[in-house]
Amino acid sequence: MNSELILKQTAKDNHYNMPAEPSQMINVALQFQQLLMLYESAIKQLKTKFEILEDEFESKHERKPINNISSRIKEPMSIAEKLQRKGFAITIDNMVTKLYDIAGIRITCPFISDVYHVYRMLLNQDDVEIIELKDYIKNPKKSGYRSLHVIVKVRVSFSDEKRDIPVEIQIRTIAMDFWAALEHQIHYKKDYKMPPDVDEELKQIADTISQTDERMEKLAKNLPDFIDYSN
Ligand code: 0O2
Repeated sequence: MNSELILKQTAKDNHYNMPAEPSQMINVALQFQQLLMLYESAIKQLKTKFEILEDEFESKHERKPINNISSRIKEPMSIAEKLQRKGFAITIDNMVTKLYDIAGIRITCPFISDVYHVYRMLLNQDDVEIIELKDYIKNPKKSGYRSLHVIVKVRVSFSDEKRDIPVEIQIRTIAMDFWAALEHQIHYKKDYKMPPDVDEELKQIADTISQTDERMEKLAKNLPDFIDYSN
């Protein structure tokens, strides 16, 4: 089977709305590529903002509330799977209008209060609009997952237009990130049913990690030279 037939068969098997003609397919591929450029630009702009803030702390010799910044563009299969799961047809239009996490940035922070400080710094940015806030630290997920999720629209200037591009920013402590990274490998989105004790054990580990985060913060705040970004 040639690649065009394979694509069409895959689309049929998965109920995708694939264009029938090769010229249409090329058109969709080009649109997809252009969109990725937009999302990558939004990531670049936001990452630079956070890096500038980091440099500012460095220059003032202050403790940095940011430990690490990473980013990703959602995989095409993951985009298709999410659209399908949400009951939308797999089209470029739905990808743009229904999904806000195609571009993603993850920031890890030393302490829990730093997570909220980074969020407050985000609120101060003129070209960033907060669309949605999900606080999975105050309200952890059933799995035990903790993180602050902020959907923003960042205004990016191109040669002849300005575009507001959605980005999902996940902000969490190093400890929360440790749990999420390992849970992602052993459990998250596995297509078979886990024994119930695995779920329970992972949740208990998440709770232990959360208590450790709180103890670390309490300990640090009792030290006279600790720079506290709580307020
Ligand atoms: P990836 O690998 O990051 O691309 P959804 O839950 O997907 O229907 P929504 O509302 O966007 O829709 O979800 P949510 O829960 O607010 O955020 C989803 C993202 O949070 C996931 O992205 C993960 O990165 C992270 N996440 C949520 N729950 C868990 C969890 O239990 N364990 C781990 N390790 N991560 C979690 P994606 O797109 O699913 O995956």
